[in-house]
Amino acid sequence: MLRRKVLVTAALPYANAELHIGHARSTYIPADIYVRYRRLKGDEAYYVCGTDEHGTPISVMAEKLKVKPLEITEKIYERDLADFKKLNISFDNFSRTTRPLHYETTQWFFKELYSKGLIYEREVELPYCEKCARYLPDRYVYGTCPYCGFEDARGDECDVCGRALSIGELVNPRCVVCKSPAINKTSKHWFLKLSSFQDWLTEWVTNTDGLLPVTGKNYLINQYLQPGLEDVCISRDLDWGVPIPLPDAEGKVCYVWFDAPIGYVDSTKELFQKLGDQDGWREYWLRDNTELIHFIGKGILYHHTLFWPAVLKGVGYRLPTVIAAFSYGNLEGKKMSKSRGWYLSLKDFLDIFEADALRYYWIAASPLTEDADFVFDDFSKKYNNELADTLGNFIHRVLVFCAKYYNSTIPGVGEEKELEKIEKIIEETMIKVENSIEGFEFREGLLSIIGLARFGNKLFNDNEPWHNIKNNPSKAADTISVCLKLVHAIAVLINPYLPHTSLKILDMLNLNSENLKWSDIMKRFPENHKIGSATPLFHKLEESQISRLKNTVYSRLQSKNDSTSQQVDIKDIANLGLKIGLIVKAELVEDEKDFFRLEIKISDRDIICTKERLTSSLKPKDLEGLKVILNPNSFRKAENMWSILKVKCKEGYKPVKLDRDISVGAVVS
Ligand code: B3M
Ligand code: ZN
Repeated sequence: MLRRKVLVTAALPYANAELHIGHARSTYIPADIYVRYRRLKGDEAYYVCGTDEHGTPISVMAEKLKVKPLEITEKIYERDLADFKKLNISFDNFSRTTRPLHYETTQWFFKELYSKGLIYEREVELPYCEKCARYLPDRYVYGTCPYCGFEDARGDECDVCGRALSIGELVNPRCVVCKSPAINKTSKHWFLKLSSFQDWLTEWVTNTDGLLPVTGKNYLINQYLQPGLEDVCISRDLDWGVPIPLPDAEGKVCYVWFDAPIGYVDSTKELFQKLGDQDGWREYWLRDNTELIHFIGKGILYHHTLFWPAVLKGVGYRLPTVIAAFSYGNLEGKKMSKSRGWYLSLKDFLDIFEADALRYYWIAASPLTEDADFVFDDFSKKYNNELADTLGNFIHRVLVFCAKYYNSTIPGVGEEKELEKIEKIIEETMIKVENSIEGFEFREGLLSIIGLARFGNKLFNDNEPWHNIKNNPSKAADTISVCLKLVHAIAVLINPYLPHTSLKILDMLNLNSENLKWSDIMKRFPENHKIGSATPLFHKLEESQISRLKNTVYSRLQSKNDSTSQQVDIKDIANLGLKIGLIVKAELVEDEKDFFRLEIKISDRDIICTKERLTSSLKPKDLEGLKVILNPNSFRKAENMWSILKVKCKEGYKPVKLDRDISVGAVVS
C-alpha cells in the first residue's frame, strides 16, 4: 500500500510564559490526534515544533528582571517540554529559535528573498527615547490608543480594544523603560514586498481547499486582501533576534514574525539530522509529493496564510497543504490572560489530573471551530458521565466478568452471525472516526467512540450475562466475546485521542501495543487468548480535586489583584480617574465561596458586570444600593474585567463605600 508522507507542525509557543490549557486546545492536542492517527494508518508522519524565543515581549521582560533574555527562554523551553510530555504530545522534534541552525536558516531565507528583490530597504520615522538613546520597537513603547483612548496601549497592540497598531499610531508615545516621551527619528529598515503577492495570494486563498475552517477565508479576504496587502517591515532596532545578514545592518535584527515560522523548517532539519538523513527535510519543504500541515490558533491566521506562504513562494519552497486554525479555550467564560492572573496552566491541571482528562474534555466540549469554555463543573460532569460511567464502566465490567467466570480466557469469538453484526458496527464507527479525523472535525469521531461504548453497555445489560452464565452459558459466552471485541476495537480507535487510556486497555487485554496499527481495529483475538487483570480506567472525580484546581486559579487571581495594589499619594488621587457606580444587582456565584456577581450602574447608559471576591459575611442585599468606587486601572472592557476598590478586613474583603470608608491616606487596592 502507498505510504503517504506528512509533516505536521504546531505553532511555536512564545517563550515568555508557561503554557495554559487554552494553548493545548487550539493547537497541540488537535495536531497530536492527527499525527497519531496518520502514524497508525502506516503513513510516514512527523510532528515538529519548538519555542519561539525572540521578540520584544521577552527582551522587555528581561530588561525589567535584569537578566539575559536567554535565561528566561531557557527556563520556558524546559518547562514547555515537560508540560508537553505530560500531556502526551508526541513531537518528533521540539527545537528552539535560538539555536545556530535557526539563525543560519533564517539568514538564508532573508538573503534569498533579498537577492530576488522581494525585500527592499527604506528610511522610516520611528519612536526613539533620547534618555535611553535607543529606538523603541513594538513593546518598548506605550501610549494612548487612537481607537479607544486606552492610555496604556502597547506599541503593537491595544489590550482593551484589541486592535493591532502600526508604528507611529500611538498618541503620546512613551518609553517603557524610563517613561520619557518618545520623539521621532529616522532609521533604515527592510520590508518584505507582500504587496507584490497580492494577486497570487488572492487566488491561492480563494481556491485552496486547505484553509480550515473555510470561514477564515472571508476574514482574510475582507480584512487584508480586499483593502490591499501592505508591505511588512521585517527588521527591528534591537540586539535580541537574528541579525539582518547584510553589511550595513549593524544593530538590526529580524522581526520575530519573520524568523518564527522559519523555525518549522529548521526543526525539520534538526529532526532529520537526528534520524541520520541530512537531506530528508527537503522532501517536506521542497517537493509536492508530501503533505505539509500547519496547526495554529485562529489569532495567527494572517501570519500563516498570507505572510508565510509569500515567504515560501518567494524562496521557491512548496506551500502548505492544510492550515488548520482552531479556536481558543476560555476559562469559565472569560478569555485567559497571564497579565490579569486569569488562567489555568497546563502544569496546574496535569499536577492533579491525567492528560487524557484534558484531551477528552477539550475535544468533546465543542467543535474546534468554536471557542471552547473550560467550566469546572462541566469538566467534572463530562469526566464522570462519559469517561468514568460510559467508557470506563463498560470496559471494566466486561473484563471483570471475563476474569471471574472464564478464568481470564476469552470464551471463543462468539456466535458467527452475532460477531459479523458487531464487526459491521465497529467498521461503521471506524469509518466515522476516519472521516472525522481526516476532515479535521475531531469531535464527531470521539463522540462516536463513546457511542460505541454506550452501545456496548446496552448490549451487556440487555443480554444479562450474569443470569445466563447459569441458565444459558453459551449465550453468556457469546455476549462476553462480542463485548471483548468491542473493548478491543475501542482501545485502538481511541488511541489518537486518548493514547494513555488506549495503552491501558490494550495492556489489560494483554495485547502488545508496540506495533499497533489502525487495521487492528478489525482484528480478532487469537484462540484461547488470556487477558490481563482489570483495574478501573477512570475513578470518579472527587469534589476535593476540583476544588483544588479552582483554588489554584482563584488564588492566583487574588494574589495578582493584591500584588497590583498600590499606595497612592493623596495628591495623585485626582489623576487616578476613579469612577463612582451604584450596585444595582448583587448575587452569589453558585458554588464559589465568597464570589459575588455585581451589576453596577456607572451612568444612565452604562451598566457593567463584574465578579468580585468579597467576604461572605456580606449578603447580596447588603450590597445592592451601595455606591462603590471603580478603579479604571483595572478597567478591561474587552474582557469584561472590571474591578471595584476594596479594603481588606478581618473576614476578607469589603467594598470601599463612598462617604464612609474612604478617608485621607486610606486608598487601597
Ligand atoms: N509564537 C504564537 C504567539 O505568539 C507565536 C506563534 C509562532 S508560529 C510560527 O502566541
Ligand atoms: Zn527611555
